[in-house]
Amino acid sequence: MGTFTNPILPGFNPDPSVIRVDKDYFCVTSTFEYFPGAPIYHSKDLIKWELIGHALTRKSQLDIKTPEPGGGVWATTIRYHDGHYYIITNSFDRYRPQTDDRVWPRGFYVKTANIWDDTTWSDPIYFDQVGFDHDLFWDNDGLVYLSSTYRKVDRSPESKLKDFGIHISTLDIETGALTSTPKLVRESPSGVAEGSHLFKRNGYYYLFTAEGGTESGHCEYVARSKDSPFGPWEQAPHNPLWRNTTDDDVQNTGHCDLVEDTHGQWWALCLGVRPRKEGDHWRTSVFGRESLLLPVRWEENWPIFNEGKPVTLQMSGPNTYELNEDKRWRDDFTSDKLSLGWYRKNTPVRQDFSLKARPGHLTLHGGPYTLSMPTAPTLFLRKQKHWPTVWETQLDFQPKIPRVEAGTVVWWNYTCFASIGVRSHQDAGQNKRVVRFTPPTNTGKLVEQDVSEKSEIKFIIDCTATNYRFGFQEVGALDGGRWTWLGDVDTQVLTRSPEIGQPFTGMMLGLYSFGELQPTLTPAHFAYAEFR
Ligand code: 6LW
Repeated sequence: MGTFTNPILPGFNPDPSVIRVDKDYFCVTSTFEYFPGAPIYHSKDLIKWELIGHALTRKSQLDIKTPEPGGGVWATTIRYHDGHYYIITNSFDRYRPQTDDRVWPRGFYVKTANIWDDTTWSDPIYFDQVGFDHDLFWDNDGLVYLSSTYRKVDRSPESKLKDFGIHISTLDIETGALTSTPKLVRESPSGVAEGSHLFKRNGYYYLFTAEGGTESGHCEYVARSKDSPFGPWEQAPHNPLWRNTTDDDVQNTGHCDLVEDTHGQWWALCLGVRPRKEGDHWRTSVFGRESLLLPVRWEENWPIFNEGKPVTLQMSGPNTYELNEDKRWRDDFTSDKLSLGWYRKNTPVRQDFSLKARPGHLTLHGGPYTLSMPTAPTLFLRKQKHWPTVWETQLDFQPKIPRVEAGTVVWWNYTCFASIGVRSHQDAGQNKRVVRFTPPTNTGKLVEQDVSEKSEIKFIIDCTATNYRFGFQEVGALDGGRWTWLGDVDTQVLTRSPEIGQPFTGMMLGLYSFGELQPTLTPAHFAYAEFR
């Protein structure tokens, strides 16, 4: 027995799906409106995970245009069969009116024989089952089952709209064609059954479902069947399998996937949030939904999750250990390829950056879309995984016209972010540079301070458990590297729900350049970015 610390995938990483192939574990999480989609993490022991690539790296696989916050790629499932890895998902453009059958996205899967090489993932194979949270299951007889979540559309006057339920069909894995009509196999008393995964073990089929919605009612159920994935299903007597409450350090847990380790021990990965207690209320977690690990054992052919106890930040389990990882991270932009872990909002539509324009720099050519527009901005984001942390970058930006800007941002979504950047004003025919702090919309005033005409600017964002503070300094200034602080924002203000869309993602920090309905024309050169 050892102890380990949750989350094992800190930062915005919901809906974990996991497999083991020989001695290697692979996990995929949801990316929503960000690109590339479907990050793949690798581990040898389920504790230490490393991002090795993404399944959705091309426009032909994923074309996210103007999504609402929380749109784009929802829960992915990863599976391995006969030498191939499969990742199945869907991408939402507009998902609000769930009563409307026209908004359902088209599901698809991609496959590869070489999970280590991003470029080998196939183009999408689309299938004809609506919904989200898709899962693939290969039965021993070769039949492939597809399970998905959706709600029936019933426009009859007497209809009370049916709940989100799990629907299962069979499909031809080569073409994506369905070979049976989807059958509803699970409706939850809570109104929502989703995030299904099918397994077979010891002569039983198991259907795992996330129920109660992804917030405080979230929990995990299991049912089993001797006959077939179409049922009949018998619900476990000990459902829900465990429950975290609004008194726990970890909350909203559920949406599991299971894996058997190399020692024969079973584990589940689930999502959860870690809000912060202040007096008698909880401060929303900046990290959004993260991935956690919990042990599973079998008793009379039923899975027992963590002995039925809540998932915690400190856990114990066989062959586990405390990971002492360096939490610092830095990119000097010295490689000719963008390093892993940078995300764009939406699928980028044109080449608006370069790592070669000025060697050792990320150069952005800002387009005419500001950060508050649903279209793809020139914006490069990293997930915030820890606090306290300090984010720092250094920028060389010499704008020649007003209404263009480059800088750094704390990003929740396009309706909620705060930034600090360089702009220029025309003052009596003179080009005057300023640093501007922009608080989230409708929460405070812009703050500006003059800077000299040519200097490079260092920006810093001090991230604590309760607040983000925005500062800068001019490189080479005579004050010897003193930070000037222009503003700060409470984490509660930055984690507010988007006015449209869903609060499914987590905080990111980023580099940007934009013009207000006009391109910047001058490049923004970033020398480095770091968390420390
Ligand atoms: C996920 C679904 C859910 O696909 O949240 O509320 C979605 N339910 O299970 C996004 O993670």
